[in-house]
Amino acid sequence: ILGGTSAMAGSHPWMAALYISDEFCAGSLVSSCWVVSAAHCFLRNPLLSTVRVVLGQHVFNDSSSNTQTFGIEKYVFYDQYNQFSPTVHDIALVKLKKVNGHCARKTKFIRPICLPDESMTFPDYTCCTITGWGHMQEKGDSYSSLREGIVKLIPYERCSSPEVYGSEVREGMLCAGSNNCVDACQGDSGGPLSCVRNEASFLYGIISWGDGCGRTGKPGVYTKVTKYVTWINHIIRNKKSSRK
Ligand code: 4AZ
Repeated sequence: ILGGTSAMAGSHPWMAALYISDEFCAGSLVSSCWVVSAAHCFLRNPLLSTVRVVLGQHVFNDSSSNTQTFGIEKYVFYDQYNQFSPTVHDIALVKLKKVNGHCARKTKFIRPICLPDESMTFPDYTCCTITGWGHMQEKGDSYSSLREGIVKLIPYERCSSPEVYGSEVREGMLCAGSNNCVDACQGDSGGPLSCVRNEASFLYGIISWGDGCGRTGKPGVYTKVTKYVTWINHIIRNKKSSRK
């Protein structure tokens, strides 16, 4: 995260750290066994055995008495995800492998974020929060302890105008940025853009892509979760269709 500030330990208890082979991404815990992240983090089809998910983490690559670590059972791409257009439908679901019969245990430091329903909208210019362990500058080279920053939702028409991203921005994406340089950057991918309603945080976007980090006129682009929430609920609940 560029700009922004250091998060307080436990203030974003749904944050998941995903160590994927040699890569790093973030994700959001949405139920005890499921994390939502970005599909492009799994672009190279990593072996399941090379993926570790750490919940309750504050400092990058650090486990503590507050962390819970999991291997994964599977990851699921959206059906229409095409690895040749990795920014489109950039969402993946990651199923944690149970340890002694259960996945995440709720603590002061670990709990899921609310999923929106498909009709939920936040108005343009709403202030929402991004969090992550990613680079603090576009040319950064190290990960940080957890940071947070506030960005405003940007009108779709503006983000998809030729001066910003033109047709690279599609229906299932949303843009958010700030005048004072708060933005996501490398290593923040897959993590949440969360917006608050009725004192609850909702997973409204997934950190996906952008032209550099914090560049003037080039906001961050996020997967629009409401567009995928029917699919998420279908996979997570795994009811009807696959049960005999
Ligand atoms: C990345 O490389 C990345 N400024 C994520 C978000 C943004 C840029 C790069 C948005 O993971």
